[in-house]
Amino acid sequence: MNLKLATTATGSQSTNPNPNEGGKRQTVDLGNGSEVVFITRFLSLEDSWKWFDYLNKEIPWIRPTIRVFGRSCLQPRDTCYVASAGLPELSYSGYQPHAYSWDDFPPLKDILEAVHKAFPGSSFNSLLLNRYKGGNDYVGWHADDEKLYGSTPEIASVSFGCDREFLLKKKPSKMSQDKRVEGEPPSKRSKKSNHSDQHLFTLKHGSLLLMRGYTQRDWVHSVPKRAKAEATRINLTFRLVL
Ligand SMILES: O=C(O)CCC(=O)C(=O)O
Ligand SMILES: [Mn+2]
Repeated sequence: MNLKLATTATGSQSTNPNPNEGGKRQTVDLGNGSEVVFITRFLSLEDSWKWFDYLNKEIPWIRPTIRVFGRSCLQPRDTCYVASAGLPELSYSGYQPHAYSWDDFPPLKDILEAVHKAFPGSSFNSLLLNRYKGGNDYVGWHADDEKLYGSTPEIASVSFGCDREFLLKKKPSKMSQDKRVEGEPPSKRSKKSNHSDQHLFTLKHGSLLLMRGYTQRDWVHSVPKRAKAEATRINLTFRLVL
């Protein structure tokens, strides 16, 4: 399997001058205009625990029924949705979450401000929150490619609590399916790019991972079940609804 561990990937690294984002920023070029930026220690441990406790207690978490491949099932994690007023409604897997206001949960505005500071060129106006109550909770392979995010969505993902693995896998490409060079062996074709087609990031307490460019068009991502991940994890994905 051609899997790259984020910690060993040869992305560019630089020291982040903002002490709240302590340490390293790693940029991973996924190829063809897709990119991930990863900051392991984005928030201090102290702030991260403060926010974890707040979110765990104060967010009105629900576990909705969704539709997957034509069947109703309980979403395998808790969720909540926050968005600026007047935006088109979000709908996924046959479920339309209620949009809470940023004013309902003021600490979320502080986290959003920290994300905007780290990525001054980016702008986010909505937030999907997820709570994984243990290793049986997960999110399956998907792309956040809903129309309301446009063609190149930027998604900033902040994690609190239990470490979980975040996997990225390239969608089967039209090129390899449709436009094979006649007579060329598959082994030769697959060596043409030195970009890996799978990546793994361990999303730790206080980390930030940003997906941008064509990542949602060309890649899928997941947080799989992990028997040993017993503790609760909370994840915030900031998005821009156009
Ligand atoms: O929990 C995570 O790290 C990812 C969540 C996610 O992919 C989503 O909410 O769309
Ligand atoms: Mn997602």
